[in-house]
Amino acid sequence: MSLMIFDSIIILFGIIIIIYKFLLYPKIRLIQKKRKYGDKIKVIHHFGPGLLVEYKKSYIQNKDSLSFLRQMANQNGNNIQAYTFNIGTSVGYSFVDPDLIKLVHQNHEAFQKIDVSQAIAYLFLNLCYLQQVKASRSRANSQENLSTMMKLKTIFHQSKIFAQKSPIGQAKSCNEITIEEIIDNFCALFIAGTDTTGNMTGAALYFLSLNPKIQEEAREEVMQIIKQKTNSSDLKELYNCLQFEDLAKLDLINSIFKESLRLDPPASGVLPRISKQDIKIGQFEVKKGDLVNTHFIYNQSNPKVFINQGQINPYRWMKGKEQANVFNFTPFPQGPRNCIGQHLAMIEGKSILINFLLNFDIIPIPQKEVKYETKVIYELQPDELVYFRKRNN
Ligand code: HEM
Ligand SMILES: *[C@@H]1O[C@H](CO)[C@@H](O)[C@H](O)[C@H]1NC(C)=O
Ligand SMILES: *[C@@H]1O[C@H](CO)[C@@H](O)[C@H](O)[C@H]1NC(C)=O
Ligand SMILES: *[C@@H]1O[C@H](CO)[C@@H](O)[C@H](O)[C@H]1NC(C)=O
Ligand SMILES: CC(=O)N[C@H]1CO[C@H](CO)[C@@H](O)[C@@H]1O
Repeated sequence: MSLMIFDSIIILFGIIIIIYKFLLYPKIRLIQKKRKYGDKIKVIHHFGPGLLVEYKKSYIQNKDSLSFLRQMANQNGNNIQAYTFNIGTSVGYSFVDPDLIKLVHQNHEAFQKIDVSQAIAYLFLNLCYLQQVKASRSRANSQENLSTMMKLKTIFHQSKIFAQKSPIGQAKSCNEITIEEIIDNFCALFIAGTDTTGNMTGAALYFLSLNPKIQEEAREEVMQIIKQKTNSSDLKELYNCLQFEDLAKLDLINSIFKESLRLDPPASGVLPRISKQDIKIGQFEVKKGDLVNTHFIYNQSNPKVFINQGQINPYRWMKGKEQANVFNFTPFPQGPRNCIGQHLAMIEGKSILINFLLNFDIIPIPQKEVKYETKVIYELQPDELVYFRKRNN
């Protein structure tokens, strides 16, 4: 009998602890922060998945997972520097003020990037795997195909894509590189470089389809350079006469990508970090174990920073017109852990776009409902947003 009471007490305690940990603790901490920092901070709290609920709500209500952030930036007279959120039982900050973003990125040693390789491998490989299984039903050497996929899966799961780089002291020797490191680096470059660049270019094509005048000027900008090199009218030859150095002369096309990255950055912030120590970012006290992010998309849609922020206007970037503070536009972040592929991304994007401009008119699809969704990448939905009509120069 007394044993049953004892059991019940333990169960009761368990329930209380769960209620405290999951329901009360995050809420209490977020309320404390609001008290402390007042108007400088915005609280986003939901039980359970927390911030992810806000993304979903924004997506359903405004067809944009990040409309809550854009709205924060557009509210008149605000001076929000960060928002604070929970994800399950964890709480964290996302900094939106460029000066604070700078502090986070410069103090990168204080934070541990979360290891997203498992999530990416899961998303990425399950897709391949399913297609492979489907295809294998009608094929003879399906067994071989499957084992190739399984091997790939193992490699992905073992590699530490995006994980903290090992300290220099631990390197075995300067001129030694292992197969694992080569595979790791391949995976990192492949995954970090493919859908990001694809989505940037896709968004630029979409924005150009809506702005035929800018599109024509961009085409003209390329033709000006080509005309100095050839009199040919063969489209392939026109494209092939362009050289690497020519890409740097394309001010408008460069600006189109910048504007597209401003309005629809494939990465709206960095990957969430976990704080390795207590640290102050501006006046905000970050506790060891807190999540930390920098959502630079905030000032990219801030009307005080970019006039008519909602409109695509590549001309605002032209002739080296840069914003006074480079931290107002950081689609490839700043600091020691910024994007190592940013120049390659622009080279690829420009090469693809030029090829499309020469060969096709880019036309919008009427009545297409366009949405902005945060998955792994912040992307335009659906995938097919424009028509291509063959040009015959
Ligand atoms: C438009 C295209 C791209 C965008 C918007 C983009 C954006 C970003 C962002 C936001 C980060 C920081 C992530 C973080 O700190 O959590 C990053 C890091 C990185 N990017 Fe890119 N990226 C692009 C293209 C590429 C390409 C083409 C490559 C390689 C071929 C690449 C390789 C990397 C790598 C290796 C890192 C990690 C650097 C480090 O942690 O030190 N990216 N990128
Ligand atoms: C970025 O936005 C914040 C909030 O509106 C503003 O206070 C700040 O001045 C902006 N940053 C810059 C460098 O203009
Ligand atoms: C954008 O990225 C997603 C993956 O997050 C991919 O499925 C989609 O095809 C990409 N879109 C473009 C236009 O590259
Ligand atoms: C194009 O044709 C014009 C006139 O025939 C000629 O003067 C010019 O050199 C040609 N340009 C090139 C790049 O071949
Ligand atoms: C990844 C892989 O091994 N794919 C193979 C699957 O099977 C077909 C033939 O049935 C091959 O052509 C593929 O190379």
